[in-house]
Amino acid sequence: MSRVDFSRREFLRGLGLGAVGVAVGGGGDLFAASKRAHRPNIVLIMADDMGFSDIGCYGGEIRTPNLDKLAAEGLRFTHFYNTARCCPTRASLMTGLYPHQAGVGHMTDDKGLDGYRGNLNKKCVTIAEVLNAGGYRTYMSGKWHVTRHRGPEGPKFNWPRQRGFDRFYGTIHGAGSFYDPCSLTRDNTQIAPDSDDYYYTDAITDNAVKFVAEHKAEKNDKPFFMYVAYTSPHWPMHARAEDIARYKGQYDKGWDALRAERHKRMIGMGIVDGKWELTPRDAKVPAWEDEKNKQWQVRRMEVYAAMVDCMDRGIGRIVEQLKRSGEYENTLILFLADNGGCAEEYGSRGAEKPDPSKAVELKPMSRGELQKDMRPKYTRDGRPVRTGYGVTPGPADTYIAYGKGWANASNTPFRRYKHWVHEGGISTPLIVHWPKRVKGRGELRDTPGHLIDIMATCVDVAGAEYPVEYKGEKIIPMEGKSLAYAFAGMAIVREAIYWEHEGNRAIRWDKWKLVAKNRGKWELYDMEADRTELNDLSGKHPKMVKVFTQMYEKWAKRSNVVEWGSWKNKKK
Ligand SMILES: [Ca+2]
Repeated sequence: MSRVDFSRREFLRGLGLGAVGVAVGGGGDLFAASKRAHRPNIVLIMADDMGFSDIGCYGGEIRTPNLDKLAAEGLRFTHFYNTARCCPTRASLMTGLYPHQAGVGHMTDDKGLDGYRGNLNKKCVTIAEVLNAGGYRTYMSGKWHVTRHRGPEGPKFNWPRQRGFDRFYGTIHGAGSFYDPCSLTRDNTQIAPDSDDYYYTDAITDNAVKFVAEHKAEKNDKPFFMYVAYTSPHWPMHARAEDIARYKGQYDKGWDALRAERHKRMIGMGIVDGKWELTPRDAKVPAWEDEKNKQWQVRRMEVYAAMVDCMDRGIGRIVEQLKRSGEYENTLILFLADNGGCAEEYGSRGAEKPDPSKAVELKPMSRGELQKDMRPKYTRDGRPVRTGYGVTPGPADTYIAYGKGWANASNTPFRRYKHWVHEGGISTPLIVHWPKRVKGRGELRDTPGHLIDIMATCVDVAGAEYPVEYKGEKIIPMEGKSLAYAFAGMAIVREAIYWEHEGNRAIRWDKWKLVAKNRGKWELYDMEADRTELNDLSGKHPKMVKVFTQMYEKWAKRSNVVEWGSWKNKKK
């Protein structure tokens, strides 16, 4: 790829928008009218806690034919990055800023510092706010998770409807039962599941499909932006029995064989370079042959796969509706994950609770009663929800994670997980599909990119204006670069990409990555030679470490990042 910084004018010419499309700024009526005819719909789809190698078109054995088809007809980015965790990723994705700049440097708790308020601040705008102001209809179906106010009464100033979305169905909170999610909300009203057969992944799909269908039925002359934020395959491991059955036997081989198979396929596809060595199995994960409870472990991964499978079929239904509505050709579809595979052993350690030997009293909920707990104590029909080592996941009366061994496999061939900013925590698939404008078919793009680029891309392709001021507040300039250059096969020219989460920190500049675990020393890797981060070059290149560290410190200072935990010594 050339490293020339092409202008927007050159880019639009490359896409075939011609002379009328390139009149940027004060273009007048003729430009406005022709530009409007070209504006694409944008459908931004995100998975939750999904590893780099899980879906088929990135080397996984999980059956994802719909995502694979989008990839075959579009592009796959191989060096795309999130921010390693739910809340900061969503804050960054929505605003085009680094998470701390948007006020969500950690989760939804308020640490009394600008970068850690647990709420999107007023110095940022969401993609929905920008595109809404630019003449788009805006829809969201799925998980929000960028406010600390998740109760039914709010306050609601930072809920989707108040942050640029015309319609919203989904959850305000970040996790919950798939059969009875807490903080389930339609527009601004919290609701309970509307059927006995409720499953959140399907409900997210149903509502996304409905928004596209209604957009057509309303004969809307506006394009639309739709954000579909699935919670699949975040814990708890919940899936329908028939979906789990589709994976029966698939994982009997265990995580060691799975990692080796995926790695081989990824090399064959060009997703990873064969010269990057597969990382050793996590030291805390036993060799599969030594695992003591294989049957249970296999079941955990069968459910995980079923959750991804169900999401993929949902994406297929959204694509079908786009076709039915005649919107398919000029819709830019983007698919990514919010962080890498999750090694949290949530609900899966210790003795089973409640104690299965004791009689239980059924406590059914009334229809319409709101679920208040992230982890419900009871199913809606009154059975206690069970956690603990060995609990067979899948149904509504269980609440456990899939565990470290499988998370290690999800992030093949990389190190670490969700929370960390080594490649296993921050690497995500990014599929780009836009028949009308993206000409590459099944091609890969290796230029590094980050969540901050999604805002820039949306503003670019929608011809929208990123505001200097919004609702009387001065807005922080966006940090990202439009990926449209990469759509056309050009490299993205940028300074550097930065990360900080729970003291884990990194900087990527060109082929170099400086990365550290919380309280750990800086490690330096050459990502072209060693993306699996096995050969630390910090001792060999101390000057480079010094320069990158200075760049990191400068970024941290301007982006509201403070030393992890330092607020404990400060008065709020
Ligand atoms: Ca997540």
